[in-house]
Amino acid sequence: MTRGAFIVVEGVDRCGKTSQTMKLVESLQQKNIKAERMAFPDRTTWTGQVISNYLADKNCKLNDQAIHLLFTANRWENVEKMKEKLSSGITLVVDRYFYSGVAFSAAKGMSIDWCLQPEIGLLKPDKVLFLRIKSDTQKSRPGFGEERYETSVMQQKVNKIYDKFSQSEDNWKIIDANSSFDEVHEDLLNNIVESVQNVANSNAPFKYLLNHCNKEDYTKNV
Ligand code: NYM
Ligand code: MG
Repeated sequence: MTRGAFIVVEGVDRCGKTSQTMKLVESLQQKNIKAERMAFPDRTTWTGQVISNYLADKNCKLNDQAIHLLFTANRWENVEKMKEKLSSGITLVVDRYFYSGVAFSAAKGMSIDWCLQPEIGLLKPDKVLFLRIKSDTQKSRPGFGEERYETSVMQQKVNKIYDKFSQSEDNWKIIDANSSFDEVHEDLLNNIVESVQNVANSNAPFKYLLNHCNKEDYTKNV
């Protein structure tokens, strides 16, 4: 049996990742492709609960390095589960991954190299679909500003780092997320189906984030 594809959907807050990833799993299942959704941070685990409290309470004081490593630990504690699911042929549609970890911490001014180091060895996604929206669209979405990091300045910095990833990473693809939900959905779905077929046809083994070849500083001009 061939493994499932590991798909990540990235983008700034309120760009539609949550609703799209939920619908994508349904649409894939309708096409008889086994699929499950995951999200990072995974707020159900104990690290996830600390993270969730930190995000909800803007007065919560936690050192930047410490919270960065908690987000990373939250990914590491899910590695075995992800491998098991992928090995059993399930395609994982994951809402955010370490790219968000690096983008949000680097947007605070932390070093990109430092931020990436604890992520090395994690599974590397087969495809990262970057939902790119205009900042005006983002600000008009309900709920924007509720959690820590949901400020225009922070989100613009994060968006620039995603742009850098999309230029330098071979597995990234930009999706124009300013159009209607259904159009965006169709675009995402087509890309995922293509990835699932590529993984199946090539019998691809797991990929790991071994080291970062593109040593360019993503934080430049941020
Ligand atoms: N976030 C997310 C990080 O700062 N580091 C990470 O590693 C991850 C995965 O958490 N503003 C930030 C991005 C979001 C916030 O995510 C909560 P979500 O997808 O809104 O639950
Ligand atoms: Mg959010």
